[in-house]
Amino acid sequence: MLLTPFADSQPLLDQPEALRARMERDGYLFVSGLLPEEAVEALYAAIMAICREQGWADADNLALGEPRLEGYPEWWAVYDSLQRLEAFHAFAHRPEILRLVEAITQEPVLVHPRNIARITFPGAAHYTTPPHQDYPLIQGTPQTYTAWIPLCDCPESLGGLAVLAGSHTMGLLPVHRASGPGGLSVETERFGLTWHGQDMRAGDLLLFHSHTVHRALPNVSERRLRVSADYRYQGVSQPVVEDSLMPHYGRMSWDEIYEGWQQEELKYYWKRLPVRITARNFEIMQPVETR
Ligand SMILES: O=C(O)CCC(=O)C(=O)O
Repeated sequence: MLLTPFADSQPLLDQPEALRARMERDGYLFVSGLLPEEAVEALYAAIMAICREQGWADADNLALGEPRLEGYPEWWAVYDSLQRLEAFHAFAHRPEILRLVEAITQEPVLVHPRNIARITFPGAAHYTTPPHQDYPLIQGTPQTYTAWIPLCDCPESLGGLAVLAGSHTMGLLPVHRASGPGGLSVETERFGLTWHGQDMRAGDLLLFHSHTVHRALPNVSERRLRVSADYRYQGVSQPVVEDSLMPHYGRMSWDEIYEGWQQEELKYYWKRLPVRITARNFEIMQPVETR
């Protein structure tokens, strides 16, 4: 796929106005090297330890066996353990990310506790995340921002994330049923916009608006797993839907997830904030084929 390299906002980190202007123009901010590599590596190592335990990867972290697909029965052996990882949830609160998001929201940030990790096997191109906007899935306020973080070096061949620059200005697009995580896609050809994307490194971060169309690239590597996190943020005064405050996939309660955690302040932190709950609109999640 032909990609234009991201505009790197690293030089703008101390210029909140310029960051806001760029987010307004492009619908995304890419910041190279925002996160300390050691912290990213430690989280990657913890996730890969679970993958090895469950026979998804060998001692060199190379994929073993048939591709496991998100949401399928064989997925949970790893994903449930990953959701219990304190380090995975703690990472969403890193000061480097909060500072960046706060420059955009201009108010204290609500970190959605529904944190998501992706482990993408090679040989499963048909199940690559299709082009979509996050808003129908996340809702609450359109001013919700997704931080997509590769937890290992992620060359294009490993299937990073690409964004359709400027697509946040097109408003909310009708959704179609599609294969891959999220299960919904949008059509964008008629807008004549450009896909931005490139090789990414562990420590880079891509932040985008909930109306920005984005897609994963297929993992066409020999045997490498593409491991990433996606976390979501909004201004604390903005409305949020209740399920954004629940564990991803809702297979366990927070109490089950919190077992053995060290940091009390990470537990139920949103209950100490003045969050404003709003209802989910199921209509905008309906694929046009079934409307
Ligand atoms: O990593 C992926 O494949 C999907 C990520 C995504 O769609 C998101 O972060 O909203």
